[in-house]
Amino acid sequence: MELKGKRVLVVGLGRSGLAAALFLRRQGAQVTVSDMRSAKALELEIPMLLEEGIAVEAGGHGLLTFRRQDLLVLSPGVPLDTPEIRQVRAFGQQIVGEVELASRFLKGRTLAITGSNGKTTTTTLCGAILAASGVPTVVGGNIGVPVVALTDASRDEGWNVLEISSFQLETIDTFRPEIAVLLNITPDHLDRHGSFEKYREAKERIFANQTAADFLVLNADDDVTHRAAARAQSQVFWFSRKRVVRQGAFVHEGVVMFRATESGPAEPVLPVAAIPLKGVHNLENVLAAVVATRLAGVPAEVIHATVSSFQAVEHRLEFVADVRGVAYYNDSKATNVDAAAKAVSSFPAGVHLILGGKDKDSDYRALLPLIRERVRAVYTIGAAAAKIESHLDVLREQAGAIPVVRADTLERAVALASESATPGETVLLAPACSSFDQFRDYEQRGERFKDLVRALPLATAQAPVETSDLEATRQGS
Ligand code: UMA
Repeated sequence: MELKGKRVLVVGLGRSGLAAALFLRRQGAQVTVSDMRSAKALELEIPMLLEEGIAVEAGGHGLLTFRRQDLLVLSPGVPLDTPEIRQVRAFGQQIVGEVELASRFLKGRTLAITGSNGKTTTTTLCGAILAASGVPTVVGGNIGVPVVALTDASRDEGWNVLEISSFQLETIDTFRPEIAVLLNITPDHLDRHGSFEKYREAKERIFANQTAADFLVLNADDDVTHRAAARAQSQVFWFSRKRVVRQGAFVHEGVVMFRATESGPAEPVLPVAAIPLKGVHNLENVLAAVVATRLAGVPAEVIHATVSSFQAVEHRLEFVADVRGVAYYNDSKATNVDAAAKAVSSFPAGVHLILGGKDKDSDYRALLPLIRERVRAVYTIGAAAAKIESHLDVLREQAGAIPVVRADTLERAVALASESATPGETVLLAPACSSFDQFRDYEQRGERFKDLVRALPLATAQAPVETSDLEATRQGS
């Protein structure tokens, strides 16, 4: 892709837009950035960009700004159905996303991971395993580091491990990972994609450009990803925590096994009991990482050693503190209903659950069975509070009602939960919503939660003895 002298408009000035604009400028393009936010809100970014010779349009997107360009680079958060983008498409101007742009300049091979949940943990784990094997490895994407910021550090002989979201996949064109992982597909971002089908289609774009030389890793236990195999041109490998698979990873007598060919023997990789991460969903993430990294050529011993010493990713079912016998967990990254369900199911009972934030056209009724089984009280926060309460209304009516308390803010939710939780119980932030109504992003929400918890009197960093479902899996499998 020749960029020198080209007029390029970067839409959105968040992490992706900023990195893309600076990258494009270094490639010799004439760059303009357009953002809906006001010049005041962008007061830190604007002087830096002007100094680099990048023009900035703040406070909205002008139709004319969009017309006078050779190329548009969209940030992931920019929807494709705005009047400006529709107009540009009608004129046939080239539009790519930040990931597509970056992929044209990345050196080495790419392992790309998507799914509704588990992306960040699996990406981090794959990055750690590949790095431990001694190959040059860069890690980025939706996990927080824009892919375009990895281009300089990527190496011909190395691997690029990328967490890729459905938003980013909407604007790819030629992006072709040598290994693609599709962890699971459950409803998320329906406000942006319009329907579950459209969301699924976006997710499946991760393997759309793959050929028979590439690998696709799919979850055999997830009906939706299972059906995706029929549309793949690449070699399909499976992972399952429930049954033996022909090619891929599975659990047999408490040991994670990997089978490289349908007719070949399965090799042991590591005992399930050596996995330090909480929750059965993390067993799935490990199985996916085993397949992906074995396919990338990493020996089983390296995978075993890396997984055994792997710690939970920040904001992902992260233990925060013990306060007078009550354990506090931060799962701010649980930004959809399925992720929140997985978080709750990681605890046996006695959960004080903080739910809410910005709604994504989600159905919170899916949480009812788990709430009935394991939750002591629900605290609602943010813009989605009223909708969540209406979906959980039946809880008030049943015998032994589970209280659903309006807290509005995270501060109040932590205060209320800490007043009612008793020793042995758990306070869990697993909001099932995105954070953008009250916070910059899920990381800021998680940090705030941790600050609030650590400020509670008698907080200690000593983790409680765990009785997770993973324990049950260890014993049962
Ligand atoms: N903006 C516009 N016009 C629009 C929409 C947005 O100008 O029509 C502007 C906003 O005013 C803001 C900027 O765009 O200034 C934000 O851009 P962005 O939303 O693309 O956010 P980035 O900071 O670039 O972060 C993005 C991802 N965010 C989203 O997809 C919403 C980050 O994922 C990702 O870490 C980062 O790129 C680096 O790749 C976050 C996320 O919430 C974690 N992802 C979703 C998820 O995981 O569920 C998909």
